[in-house]
Amino acid sequence: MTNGFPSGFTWGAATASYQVEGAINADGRGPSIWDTFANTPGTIADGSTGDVAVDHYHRFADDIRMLADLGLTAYRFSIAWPRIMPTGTVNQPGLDFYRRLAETCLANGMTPYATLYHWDLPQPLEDAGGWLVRDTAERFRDYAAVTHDALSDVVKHWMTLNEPWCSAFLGYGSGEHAPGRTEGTDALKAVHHLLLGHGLALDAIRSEGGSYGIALNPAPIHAATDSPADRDAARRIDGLRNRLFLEPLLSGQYPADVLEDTGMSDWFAAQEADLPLIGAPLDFLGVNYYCPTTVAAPDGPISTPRASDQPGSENVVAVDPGLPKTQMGWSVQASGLRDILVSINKLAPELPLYVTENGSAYPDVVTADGQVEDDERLDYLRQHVAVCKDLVTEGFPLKGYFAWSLLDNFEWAWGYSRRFGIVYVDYATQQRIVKKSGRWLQDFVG
Ligand code: NCW
Repeated sequence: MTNGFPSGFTWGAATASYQVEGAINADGRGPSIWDTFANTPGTIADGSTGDVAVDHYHRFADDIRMLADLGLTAYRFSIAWPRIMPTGTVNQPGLDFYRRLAETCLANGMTPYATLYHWDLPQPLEDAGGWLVRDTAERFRDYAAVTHDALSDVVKHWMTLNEPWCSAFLGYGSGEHAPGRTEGTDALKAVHHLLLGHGLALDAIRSEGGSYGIALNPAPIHAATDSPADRDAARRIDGLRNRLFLEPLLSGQYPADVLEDTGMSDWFAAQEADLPLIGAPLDFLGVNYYCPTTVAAPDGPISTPRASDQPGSENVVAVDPGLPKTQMGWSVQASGLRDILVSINKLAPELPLYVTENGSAYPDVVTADGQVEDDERLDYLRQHVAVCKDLVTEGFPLKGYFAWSLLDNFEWAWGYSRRFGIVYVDYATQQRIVKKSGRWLQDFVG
């Protein structure tokens, strides 16, 4: 192909249910932890909620047609658990919605990639303990099995979880995300129950003709200096961000140093029987990549944006590496995408990888003639796609790239104040405008 990618390479864009759907009371949907959290004063930067979001629930057919017009071949969306099993029993209209969505993808020549959990836990399950309790993993298996049974004729590509790091550490550690709990090292119990949920679900749904994986958000972690203290800081954060997920999934064991640092070795030892399920083979791994992270011990050269509140990282601070930043404050470094993919490939040389999310937030402006000239996002996209091209050319098992996001949307704790879309959304009118970055991608893949 003229763009240097093989013709079978998957080009897509991604969204997540609570961020785009709205229609929170439609067709029997129950409340999720994000409904509760967003309606709690002080949690969301602009005081907004996902009640309406970008109304994708009602506009999905137009949105999918637009995606197809962009020349992309795949749509990664997430299924809202509270639409399918709001209280533990199956809500057929919820399944019907995702069947319509998947069928619309297929009718437009788009391959659907479904994520079963992109953070919207049914509130009743949180009330029963959320991801801190083992039962939630078993309920996730039940929901996954029902959903897969109902949709596996139209959806062949499945991801169990999206970024369990965020669910555990932002949801139960720092409290920046729903359910907003600050439980210290108990957040590691959430990590285990999420991974167990993944393993139980995979075991329940894996079948001939399907392809099954999980999407993580690993990142290269750099020490600010070569000092032993800074290098130890990098080891800790690499442990919590990367190895705590990659090692049980790909090698069937937890990293001992992370469990020791956090004082959780005994608790994890008691869960050892779960490891074969968690480490069962994957058909692919999804990598969501945005930026690298540089860390130091606290007496290093500190200038910290959002020092993460992760347990075990008390002696670690984030350091500004002086790279250009997006509006999220996230450093732009496309070579970090290569670094993280290569390091995962070393752990699992045969495993097919996808970039399941990659993108950037910048403040967009609609010009007088109705255009969005998002040159910075276009540059970000171009640089990261170039890294993918190099890897594919070298024979690396990278199978696809999904831009985050198809649409501007509800950016979690940032509300509508951060835009990641390759398509602009006017939130007052729900009008969509393909941004210059979206046009660039269209030209590139076309
Ligand atoms: S917040 C986040 N995101 C964004 C979100 O819109 C999407 O749903 C997620 O899958 C864009 O992609 C993901 N990820 C959280 C990354 C947090 C990294 C913070 C590091 C602090 C040390």
